[in-house]
Amino acid sequence: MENRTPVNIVSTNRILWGVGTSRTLRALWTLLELDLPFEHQRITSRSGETLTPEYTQLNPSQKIPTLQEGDFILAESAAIVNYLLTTHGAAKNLAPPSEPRLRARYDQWCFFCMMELDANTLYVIRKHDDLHKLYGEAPHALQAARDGFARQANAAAQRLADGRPYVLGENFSGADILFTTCLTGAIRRDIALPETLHEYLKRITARAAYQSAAQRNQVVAPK
Ligand SMILES: N[C@@H](CCC(=O)N[C@@H](CS)C(=O)NCC(=O)O)C(=O)O
Repeated sequence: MENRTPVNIVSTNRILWGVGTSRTLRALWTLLELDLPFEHQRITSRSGETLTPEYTQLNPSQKIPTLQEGDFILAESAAIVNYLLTTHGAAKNLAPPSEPRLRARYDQWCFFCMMELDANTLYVIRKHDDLHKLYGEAPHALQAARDGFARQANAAAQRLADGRPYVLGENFSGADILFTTCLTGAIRRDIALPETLHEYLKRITARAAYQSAAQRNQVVAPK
């Protein structure tokens, strides 16, 4: 990926809100890939901590993660990943591409992950499986979402079938962060993945920043 002049961020007063979900993992992992200093406010989902007036002021959606950088506040995990990589990724060759077609390919992967894998299938599974008491039993929707994820995972595997190490080719990027966190979510839900994707995951999850982020993203229940 090409080098670009980093945007000059004056404030280093950086806070990441949220822990314990695949969405918070994306933001944490990105911060660690970039070696950026930050304070971690380890609020969890469905604990009431996203519902306080203070947090609602930061994020009216009452969801995690949220990134605070001085007076700049950003929600949506994929937006946080891309913001951090755009502002601080150049030195590590991690800034999203600016050449229009490369950027379009990058966006294709990001939107694919967030829509086809995260919103359209994984979140439907979560709602009607673990959270069925809140969202209702919906066995048909649940099965369709599981099948849908598997179909889209096969499509992604075809795109990686040329043996490329990362989704964009030779360089690790934010799209790999989004893709990996969707695939690990699917494995937790016992969705079978093609071998190409297991090999891909082995490579990506061996990264030091991933390992450290996965550890820091764990929520330990009080004894
Ligand atoms: N599209 C959002 C989804 C964020 C989201 O749904 N977060 C959940 C946890 S995974 C949440 O905070 N739910 C509110 C709550 O549980 O209190 C993103 O990618 O950041």
